[in-house]
Amino acid sequence: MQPFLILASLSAIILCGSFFIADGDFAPDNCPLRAVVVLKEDGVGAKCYGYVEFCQSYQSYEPVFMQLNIYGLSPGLHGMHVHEKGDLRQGCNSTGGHFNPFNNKHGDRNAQFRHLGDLGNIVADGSGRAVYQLDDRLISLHGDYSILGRALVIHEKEDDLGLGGNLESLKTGNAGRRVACGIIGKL
Ligand SMILES: [Cu+2]
Ligand SMILES: [Zn+2]
Repeated sequence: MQPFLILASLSAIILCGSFFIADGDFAPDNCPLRAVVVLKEDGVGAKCYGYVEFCQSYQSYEPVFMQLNIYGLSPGLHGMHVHEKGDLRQGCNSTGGHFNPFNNKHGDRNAQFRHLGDLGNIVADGSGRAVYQLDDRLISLHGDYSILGRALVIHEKEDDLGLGGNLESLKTGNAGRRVACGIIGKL
């Protein structure tokens, strides 16, 4: 093995802690806290489906790792958020707004201020698939602000991340209709 590769592998191990095996593959069996959301399309055109797995340590300040397995999107960017309510009685529309217990404005996943549920955009490839890993430092699977029992929503359009220059941008990111959603359940 080349020295560079050894270094790269070592840093991957350090960065990813015990939740990923060395080559970066998601290893949910190693997670003390796990959750899954099964996404179902909401009859607004896109035949979006799939699931997202979540994993986190028992400490609330540890990031949550996500494995996306989402299909049937239009190629490109789509807003993804945790919405407040795990209520699908009117489909994705009854899940409320973005989960926002601290009363912030809408923003990017990496923004200093954002709704707790703001996970930015996911990227669908030319075949409409978003199958990759993501992590977030703010959402949590336990504690007072847990996302368990709330909804994960995938949107029709790109989230403008609060930079759209209008009121709706600071509320929803102008991400358009809710093409798929599901309730985040504990594993
Ligand atoms: Cu949303
Ligand atoms: Zn938001």
